Amino acid sequence: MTRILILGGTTEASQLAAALAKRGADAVFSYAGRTNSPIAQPLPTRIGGFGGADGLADYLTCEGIGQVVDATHPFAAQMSMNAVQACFKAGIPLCGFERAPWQAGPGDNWQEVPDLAAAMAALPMAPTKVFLAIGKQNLSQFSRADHHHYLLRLVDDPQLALPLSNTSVVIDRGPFTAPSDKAMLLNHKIEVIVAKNSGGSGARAKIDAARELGVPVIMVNRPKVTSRMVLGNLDQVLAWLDHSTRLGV
Ligand code: 3Y8
Ligand code: NAP
Repeated sequence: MTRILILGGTTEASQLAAALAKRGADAVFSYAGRTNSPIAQPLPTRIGGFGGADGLADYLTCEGIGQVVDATHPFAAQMSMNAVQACFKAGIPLCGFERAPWQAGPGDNWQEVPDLAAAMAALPMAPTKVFLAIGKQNLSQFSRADHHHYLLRLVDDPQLALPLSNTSVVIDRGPFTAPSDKAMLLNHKIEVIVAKNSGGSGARAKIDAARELGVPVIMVNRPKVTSRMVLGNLDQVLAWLDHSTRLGV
């Protein structure tokens, strides 16, 4: 039986972990260690970086990993690029498991931007109530637009001072629901949302609530990751795992 490594941290990774645990597969789940108490997984779990692409290549060899599924978030571009390099170097099959981006539909009021710097530039000039729904790691990119009031939703209570001075902080972890996100937008009188186009169901509640309330969304498109095979649903990934075991590719 081939040993599988799941690069996790998303709803899709948790789905795959549950399916492999049910099969009794020999698999390891990996978190970066970004949050204080990540959701427990039904597989042996490692937490922390590997030490770059070379560190990951060494890990794959030392741990006898035979297949890698990169089920990290579409914005976890560095991890994905490291996985491409490390699996090529170690000669181990790799597939990406990633949900499709959200598409604007009737009633959506989106302005699509290529990155967070463009998102900040797209904010109104006048002081505005902004739901900056990008987590914690990239908040400093908005410190030059400190005249706005920012609603922040973070997974853990921030230990260090935040790089923004006018903030309301909500500590919560997804997946979220449209009714509770609608109530939060109304409660904080939000006038615009900045969101990553994460796709999937866990983060889209705010997008559905924004449509219902007519709140405009500045939607940050995904970073480009080097070309690799990406599958979009659990059945495809399970079939790939079976197939690449048989062919050893
Ligand atoms: C550490 C693991 C599961 C996975 C659940 C998904 C859904 C809920 C929605 C908003 C957007 C945001 C953020 C978000 C969501 C899921 C998924 C998702 C967005 C956990 C988790 C880890 C992280 C890391 C965290 C980042 C942050 C991003 C908050 C666990 C809960 C904004 C992304 O405080 C920090 O440093 C947080 C860092 C990376 C983005 C950022 O740059 O700040 N996710 N989120 C993973 C690890 O250590 O490897 O703690 O249990 C996982 C989930 N968060 O199994 O059910 O699948 O995306 N996560 C975004 O999409 O915009 C919140 O508030 O509306
Ligand atoms: P990133 O910027 O792509 O990666 C930075 C470094 O973090 C990587 O080079 C690696 O360190 C380490 N790392 C990332 N994911 C890892 C994993 N699953 N296991 C072990 N090490 C990992 O990553 P990120 O955007 O900070 O995301 C970190 C984690 O949060 C990932 O699990 C991701 O799926 C999850 N997440 C991210 C977002 C988001 O918006 N970015 C949203 C939801 C969930 P080394 O170089 O030392 O190996």
